[in-house]
Amino acid sequence: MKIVAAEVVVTSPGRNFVTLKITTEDGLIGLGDGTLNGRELAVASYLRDHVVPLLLGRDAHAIEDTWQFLYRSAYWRRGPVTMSAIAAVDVALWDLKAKAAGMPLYQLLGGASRTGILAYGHASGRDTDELFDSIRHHLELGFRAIRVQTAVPGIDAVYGVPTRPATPGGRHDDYEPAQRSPLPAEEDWDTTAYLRHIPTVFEAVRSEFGPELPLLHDGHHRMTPIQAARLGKALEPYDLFWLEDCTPAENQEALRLVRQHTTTPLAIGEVFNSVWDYQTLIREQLIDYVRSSVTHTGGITAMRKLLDYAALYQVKSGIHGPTDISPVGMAAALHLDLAIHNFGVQELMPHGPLTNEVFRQTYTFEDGYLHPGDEPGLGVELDEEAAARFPYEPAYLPFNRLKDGTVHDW
Ligand code: CS2
Ligand code: MG
Repeated sequence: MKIVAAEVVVTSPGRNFVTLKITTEDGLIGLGDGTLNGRELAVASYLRDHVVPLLLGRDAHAIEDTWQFLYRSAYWRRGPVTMSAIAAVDVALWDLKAKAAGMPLYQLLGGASRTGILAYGHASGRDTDELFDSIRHHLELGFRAIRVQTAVPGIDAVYGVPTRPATPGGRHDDYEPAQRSPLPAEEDWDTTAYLRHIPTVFEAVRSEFGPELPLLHDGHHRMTPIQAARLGKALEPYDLFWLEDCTPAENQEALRLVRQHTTTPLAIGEVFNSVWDYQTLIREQLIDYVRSSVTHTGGITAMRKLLDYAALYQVKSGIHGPTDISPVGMAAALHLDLAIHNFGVQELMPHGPLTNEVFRQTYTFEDGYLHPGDEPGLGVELDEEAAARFPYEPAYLPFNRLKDGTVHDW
């Protein structure tokens, strides 16, 4: 199944996406997601200028060999740009192999290990009323697990809480982190105000919605290890499903201190790009959920190995699924979610109508559960005419400064 063409499609229906389209001599098309929020063109160039020439003429069936070739022959390994580019190729090849086999990808990955994929949705509010309204709205949509993010008194803009709806006329909780602008927006941050406020929010949510609803929270990399330990402990009475990215984990050992002080389950890894970023975290049982995305961690081939390693330590998946993972990357995650044994939960931040015009997907969300569908391959098609209507627009994620002007993790 010789590769005869490989094209990089950059489009911006509501937000920027990078998609690799591989075509074989039999006319089969495989799609892969290479979207890296705020650095999209870096991956597009890595693919277009360095990888595409290497793919032409290769056997599309040789997925492992192609993965190893792209990873080792580059000499320069790992990192978000490289691993997103490799992921785009890898997922497109798995899409092709499953289409050639005439089966949905999850069947090729070992078949379904469950009937549906538990998803969590994003509730947010600038105050308790808005937050409760957002939680009720997500329960009405069918979500059975809810992530809770709120504004913090004394801080102007906080991750996960829109200062205004992402789409004009949208709901107050309609959030898109990347903003179309020539420069990144500056936001403010104060960890002590946050640490004082968040436990009171979960107290209010539990008393309003009861003890059973699975609740998640994203610390978004902003605390020191001891601050993360303090928050984890303060949240124990509210029995969270997980506390995510409680501290930047470049120094994996930092989580030892957090683990010493709290039993609140910990999820980490959406900014990680390889199993090596997790080695100590998993081996020492310092986390409970792997948050990587297929798109930023070298594709299905690499993610399966990472999750197999995690399974040895009873660490489960919690695959990253925000809007900056395209429907192609989302579909890849869902096929993996359905097949693996150590599944935990899947993030679902629904894409907007413009995105769904360009990417026609067959995955479904019903009664709280996702399913990748049973079309051959990934089950996603790219409408290139529609894509051409939405040219790339510069966009950046915000950054943080503390009161004294120090740059801080966003
Ligand atoms: C977040 C993301 O969904 C999450 O858990 O951490 O929304 C994250 O901010 C974006 O993916 C950044 O591009
Ligand atoms: Mg996160």
